[in-house]
Amino acid sequence: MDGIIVKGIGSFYEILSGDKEYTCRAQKKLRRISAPVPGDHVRFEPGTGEEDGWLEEIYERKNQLIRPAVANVDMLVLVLAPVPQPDMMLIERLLLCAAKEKIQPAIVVNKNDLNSSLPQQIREEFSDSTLSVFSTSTVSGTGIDELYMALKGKLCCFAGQSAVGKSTLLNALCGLNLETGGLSRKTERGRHTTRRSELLIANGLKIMDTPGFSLFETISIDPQEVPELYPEYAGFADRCKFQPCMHDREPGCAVRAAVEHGGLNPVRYERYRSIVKEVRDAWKERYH
Ligand SMILES: Nc1nc2c(ncn2[C@@H]2O[C@H](COP(=O)(O)OP(=O)(O)OP(=O)(O)O)[C@@H](O)[C@H]2O)c(=O)[nH]1
Ligand SMILES: [Mg+2]
Ligand SMILES: [Zn+2]
Repeated sequence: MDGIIVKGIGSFYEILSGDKEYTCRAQKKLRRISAPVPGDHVRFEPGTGEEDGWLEEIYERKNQLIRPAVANVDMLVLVLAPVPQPDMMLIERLLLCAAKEKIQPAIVVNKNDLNSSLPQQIREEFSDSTLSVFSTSTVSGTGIDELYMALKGKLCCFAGQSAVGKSTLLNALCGLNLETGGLSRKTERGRHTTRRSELLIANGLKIMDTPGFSLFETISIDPQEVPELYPEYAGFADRCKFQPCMHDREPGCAVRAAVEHGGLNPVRYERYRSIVKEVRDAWKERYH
């Protein structure tokens, strides 16, 4: 039978096929080649009992992310909030991964009941890109309908720091009752309530809830690829003096000129340069 992986628990996998869920084990061999992840389309042999089926094959993935570990995503929804304090470099790294895997990204600024100016600030930072920025509150309910319409029909994956409200949003959007958690009072950080990634299909939506994280290994890609993954800078690249140009410190860089003369957002550009530096450092270290 064919199905889609909903979640993995140890060496067991929950697979949705039609409207029935099956629990299967995956052979070591299969897990060694590539661990099955939520979103994987698979072939499996259902067992006779509850949990004695076997996962036989993972079909080719159209894309995949390492963190969160998911596959076949149509839209990566990056959730942030005024609390915990947004880690915008984490957002940039996730955007780079999405671009590399050709996954459409979006940003949700949640908890707008706590700070009504953050959504506008984020929109300005990303005004050079085509990225959609949504503003929501699960407390007041604002923006939930608009977000619902944008997610409908796509396999979406929610990602972001712990306690920004990913699971609470999913509950509001899908009418679910997932466990949610607060902030630790001492550290102002999330409590890591969601422990494993899971695909939820409800209320006409298909969304993966994922555990919040803060650490993020730098992406191992050739630094030369980075400018191409920022389509908002591509329109300027022809006019750069050096070809190809990393838009970093090169003299006569048209991107930097546009930042200096107000055409491109300087906050985003500084983060772009930090990303370039990170990727370059990681690339140099890759054989160590
Ligand atoms: N004020 C306010 N609080 C919210 C909002 N949405 C969620 N919260 C609260 O934020 C806390 C964290 O919510 P969760 O949904 O557990 O956050 P999460 O992103 O799933 O966190 P992890 O599972 O740890 O990654 C909870 O106490 C929620 O009640 C909102 O729009 N406004
Ligand atoms: Mg959660
Ligand atoms: Zn340049």
